[in-house]
Amino acid sequence: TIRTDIAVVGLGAMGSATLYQLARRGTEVVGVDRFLPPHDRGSSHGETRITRQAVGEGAAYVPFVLASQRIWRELEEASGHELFHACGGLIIAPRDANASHHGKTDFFATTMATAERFGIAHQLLERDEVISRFPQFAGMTDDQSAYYEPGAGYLHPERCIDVQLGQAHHYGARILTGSAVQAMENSAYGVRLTLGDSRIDARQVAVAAGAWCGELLGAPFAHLLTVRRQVLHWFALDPHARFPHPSPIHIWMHGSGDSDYFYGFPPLPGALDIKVATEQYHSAVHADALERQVAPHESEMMFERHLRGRMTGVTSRVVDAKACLYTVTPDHGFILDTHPDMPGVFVVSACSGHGFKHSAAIGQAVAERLLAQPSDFDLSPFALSRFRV
Ligand code: PYC
Repeated sequence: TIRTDIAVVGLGAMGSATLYQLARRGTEVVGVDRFLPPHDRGSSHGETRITRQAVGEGAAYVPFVLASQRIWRELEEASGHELFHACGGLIIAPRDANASHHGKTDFFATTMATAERFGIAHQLLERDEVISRFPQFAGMTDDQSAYYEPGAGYLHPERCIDVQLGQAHHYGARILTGSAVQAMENSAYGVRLTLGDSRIDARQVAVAAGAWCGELLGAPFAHLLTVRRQVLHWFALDPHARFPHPSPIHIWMHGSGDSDYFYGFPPLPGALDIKVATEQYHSAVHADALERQVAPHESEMMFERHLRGRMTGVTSRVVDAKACLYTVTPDHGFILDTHPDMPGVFVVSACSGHGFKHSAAIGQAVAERLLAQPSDFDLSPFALSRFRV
């Protein structure tokens, strides 16, 4: 049996950040993951994640993304690795629609309002301006507008995790990989975790187990959280493609239907392809039963429904495709709260598919909460009680 002040279960985006922030504060902490992070079994793989400052999901998230961008820069200094590439971001949406894609109600209008409220640098661009700056978006139509944010860009998720785990280890955290937590219960010490034939007794536990949260946390999480398979696609560029440097990440809402939406990244330095994806919320999976193989027709459909006629310079030749998982709450917001039946357990996911950009600061906020330290972060918008469970 290992005894520790705090254990962190799950070492993806949220868990690695929490482990690092606890360890650098001198806390005795043990991190556990069922695989070998950074890995491709959960929600934090696939080369890139979007970061944007005027968060269209709502103002409550903005302090987290802004602080995260500062933390990534500190971690770049400490590690010598690029984590955050500020190539800018473009959001294209129908001008007059309150486009309401799953989890993105009034996304464009909220992005604009949030940028104004927080003084985030941005421009509103019409079609001709977009195309003259970024000809790859040639399929933008006259009835669409674009929000351009120079401080947006992409993160390298695997590297972010790796660097935070390396830093956590440097500050004395113990990291157990290939160890799945089978049971979690209140104990005289605080919380007992059972892993095969070993145990961890911790005063407190931060659970950042993503798609495995429902199973581990039990009621009410097991019925609140839904795990959704998502697919990331990499398509080859035309040899004559014109992607100016830097080119922005993009989010493109091209209709008013729930799935008339896709997002993507510019080619990574030296790469001759781009990564794009849409989102689906109609079929649920269990984390252990995920179909990891992506069928050719899935990429064909992605190209036909979203790319053809919209993005120039991108061919339908599939270079790669990967499945990944979202763990989604009923309102597509986060849950960052104490477990109602286990006072020593703090829940640090699910993040409903838009968490990575906030993860570095969520790690800080959770560390401050568990250590009862003063904090600038407000976790109340992410309380479990909003679901009346
Ligand atoms: O947060 O921008 C985002 C995002 C796009 C796709 C998934 N999350």
